[in-house]
Amino acid sequence: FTTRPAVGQFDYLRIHQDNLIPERVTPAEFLMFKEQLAHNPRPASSLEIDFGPFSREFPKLKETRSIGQGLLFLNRQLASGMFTQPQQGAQKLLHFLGVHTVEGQQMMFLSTPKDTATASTTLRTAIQKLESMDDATPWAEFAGDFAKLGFAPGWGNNAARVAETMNLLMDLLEAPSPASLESLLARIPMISRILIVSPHGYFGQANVLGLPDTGGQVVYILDQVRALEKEMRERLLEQGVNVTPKILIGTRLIPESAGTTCNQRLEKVNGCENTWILRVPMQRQNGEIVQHWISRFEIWPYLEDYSYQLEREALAEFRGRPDLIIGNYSDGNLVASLLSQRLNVTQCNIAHALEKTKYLHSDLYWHDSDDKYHFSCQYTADLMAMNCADFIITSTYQEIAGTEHIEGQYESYRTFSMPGLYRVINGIDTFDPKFNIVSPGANSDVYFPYSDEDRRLSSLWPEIEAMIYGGAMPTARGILKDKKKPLIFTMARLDRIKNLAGLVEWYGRSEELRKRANLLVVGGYVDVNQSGDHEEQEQIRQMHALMDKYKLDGNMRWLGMRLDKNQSGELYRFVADRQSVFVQPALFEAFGLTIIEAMASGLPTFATCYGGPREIIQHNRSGFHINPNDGDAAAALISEFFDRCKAKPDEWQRISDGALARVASHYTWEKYAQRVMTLSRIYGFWKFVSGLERQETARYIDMFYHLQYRPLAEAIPR
Ligand code: UDP
Ligand code: LCN
Repeated sequence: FTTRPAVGQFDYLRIHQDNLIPERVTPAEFLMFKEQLAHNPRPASSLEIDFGPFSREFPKLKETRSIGQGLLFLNRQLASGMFTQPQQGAQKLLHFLGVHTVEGQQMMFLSTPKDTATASTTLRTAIQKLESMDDATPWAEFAGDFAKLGFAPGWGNNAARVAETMNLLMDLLEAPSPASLESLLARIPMISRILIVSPHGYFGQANVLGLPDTGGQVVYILDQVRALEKEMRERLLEQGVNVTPKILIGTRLIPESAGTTCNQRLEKVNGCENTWILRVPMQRQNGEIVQHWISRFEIWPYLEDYSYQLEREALAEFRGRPDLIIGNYSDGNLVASLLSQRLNVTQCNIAHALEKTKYLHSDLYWHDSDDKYHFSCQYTADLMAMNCADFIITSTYQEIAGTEHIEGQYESYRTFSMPGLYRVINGIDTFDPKFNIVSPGANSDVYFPYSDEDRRLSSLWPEIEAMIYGGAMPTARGILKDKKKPLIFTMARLDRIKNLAGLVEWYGRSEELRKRANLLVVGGYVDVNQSGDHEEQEQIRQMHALMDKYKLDGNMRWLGMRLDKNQSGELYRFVADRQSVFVQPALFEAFGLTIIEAMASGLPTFATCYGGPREIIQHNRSGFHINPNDGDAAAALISEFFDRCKAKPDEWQRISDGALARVASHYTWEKYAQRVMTLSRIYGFWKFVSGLERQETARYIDMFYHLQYRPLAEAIPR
């Protein structure tokens, strides 16, 4: 048995049949037994992977409620450690300030002050000078004078701000504390060039959403870069640094780009001043460029070469190294790991979704599906990237550590086995301070409440009306006969885990539901010949079969088309106008941007209880949880809601208001950007002043990469 008495706690036990006395066993013994059950006879011997010993000396969180607040903890721990010997601690800080540059420009001190006393004296002189100036005096007016004292830019854009920053440093040198260190570091200009890595799928700004492997990650990154660029620009300006920040999104160039812009090398991101999509092609072994889209499950053998190409092109575009590399999803995180190791740049990972918890027992029975999914490669890449990252951003708590009853996505990498390949004793520790929860938002320019009449895009209504209620068209199936009924709306990529076919089945089976509402599905293609992805083709066939089986052509409309952002934003509101609902029936959803989009539009939402939605929605307050494995119960819950709305006119409004309030308080990009920039500065600082990069782990990871990952990747056709 394995028991999990609380989040993040595990016991491994054996119970003897005769006397029923439980006895503790080691994780390795437990895994061996599991292997034996799954594969009889058990593979003779197995490599054991254990990252545990490397971090034995390293501070770890203790309380389960603190999981995901790594920054707070790390800063406290390291700051108190650093200042137990105040002189040495202060000297490290001064050294950091004395060698710190942004785009090659020296910041803060022109050179490291000789010692704390010298630094304090110079600061005191500067502060005295500042006191005699008008608060608003711009830095440029006294920069020359201050250079003679040894100061470089970075302290502030005017006399008042420079004085504040200098006072913060004085306080810190006199009476160090974690809080004052955090306040000072939050001001120091450190980041002006960010490389974001997201190789798979079709990464573009139009016509891509809903294509295979192309969903929330693209939306997330495009909204993220706008927020990050703005935040960086404002912070640099405030600190008086004359540098234009730059962000590059490194993705894949796809020559056969299926009507998208994915065949262009460089594309400027709309709404940004200096953020670009940089596309680099993937190559076969002989150097030939791959022309077509590659599934994210098949991408592994291309990534190492790709990392070198991206490195070369990104360095040329930046004219130097980035200050931060953010990886996305398993493939992007692997490339980010290779790049940050080579370039010695702070690395941040964002998983978006870890496949291991989506595909139940896909580790233990990896052999059965490896031809199709190559999970052996993906989980190896995941392990490497998690352990390489300086910090990891997650969208929810459950992504790290789950709930009382459900295992977390990262937690599932702690102890597991892929029989015949290796067994993992300690893959990742959910108590590691590298984890930080920073939830994404819904773009408030696109997704706003249906009641916000002045902002509504009424010019799109005829088009949306025709899409939903119109007659036959090549990209749709089904015609809604009774236009007065409310809608049950769903929208997702047509992949198996999204379970759109599941929802169609529940709807088909439930007479109650069919009586009360029409079903509107947006996803995939109606014509199977248009799809180039096996899983999508399978789902398309299943959707047609279900529509035939339950004769749904009069009360269901399936739209197999790509909507642009404005259309989809207005579509949610159009649906909300009709006192309807949004349903997200996924078997597992890592986070679920459609859920916060629907909620931000004021649409009552029913979403899977597995994954992020469990945390996003408070059941019966800001929406409802449904169990995707119990379709009849889900259908009944939705039916009952429609009944309650009929009986109590303010029931729909109650949930709609709850949804709006929840998104406004928890899911906004402004908060996201501030937090990510603070994390980047503070982890970057600690990486510089302490041995955070853990040399020993780096060597172990390097071996793991070469001896485990590479052969697995090379075995996949390229
Ligand atoms: N989306 C879309 N059209 C589609 C399917 C999805 O515009 O046919 C958008 C949707 O609005 C959301 C994103 O793609 O912004 C999907 O993100 P989510 O996190 O829900 O799921 P993912 O696809 O990332 O698993
Ligand atoms: C990937 C997923 O599967 C979704 O659950 C997330 O919302 C999306 O990425 C953005 O992080």
